[in-house]
Amino acid sequence: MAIKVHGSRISTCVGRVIACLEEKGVEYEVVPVDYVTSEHKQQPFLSLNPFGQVPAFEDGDLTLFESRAITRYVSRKYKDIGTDLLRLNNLAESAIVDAWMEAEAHQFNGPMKVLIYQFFIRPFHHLALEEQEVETNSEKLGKVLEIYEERLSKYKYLAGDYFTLADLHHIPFIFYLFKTPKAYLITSRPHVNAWWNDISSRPSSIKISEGFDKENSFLKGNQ
Ligand code: GS8
Repeated sequence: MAIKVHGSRISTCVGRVIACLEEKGVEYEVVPVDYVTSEHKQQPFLSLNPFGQVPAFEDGDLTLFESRAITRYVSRKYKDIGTDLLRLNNLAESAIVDAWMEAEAHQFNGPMKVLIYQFFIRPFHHLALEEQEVETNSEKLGKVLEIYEERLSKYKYLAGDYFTLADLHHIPFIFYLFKTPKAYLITSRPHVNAWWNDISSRPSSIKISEGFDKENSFLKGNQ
């Protein structure tokens, strides 16, 4: 039975899971969730993700939620096929992948999430941009990206000279950031920008970016 990813392809968290499955070359099916009827806030969806959010994931009898837990599971299960995303054969290398995955989740994700909310979700609900929130979180994100700039001046990718889940986890949000006036946070930093050009041109990234652009009412609201 093929793996099932429940959620919309326009969702960044769903994109994270799809990019990982594409890197592994594993077959999967995307099961659309109807946001209009709040399908994700009701049963049977809640039995897949009790928090009523996408993605939810099924692999046979296993059900999972939380995009980063799903990508780790997929990377471990298919350790020996496709891109080596966790460097599990080397304890030190895998620990460094973990550290940069944590940095994404605990340093990068916070301010990034606020910017996405401000530039896409608020306009979609006809709410005005909160300038102060945008400025505070752009500054926070800039500080995180300064650390990335230093790291990427020494290594091609965040965990070393190889592409891993630590890089992949950033991809969906940066695609959205590029559709805002804050793209310069990436483009003004030469090493971060070169890293982005590299990781965003991978076939797995191109695949998810097509999903973000198709039938995306959040983007329409913002253009
Ligand atoms: C976040 C899930 C989430 O925010 C993860 O899976 O990584 N930490 C979790 N999902 C959003 C869509 S992300 O584009 C979602 O489901 N939003 C709708 C809602 O909360 O009702």
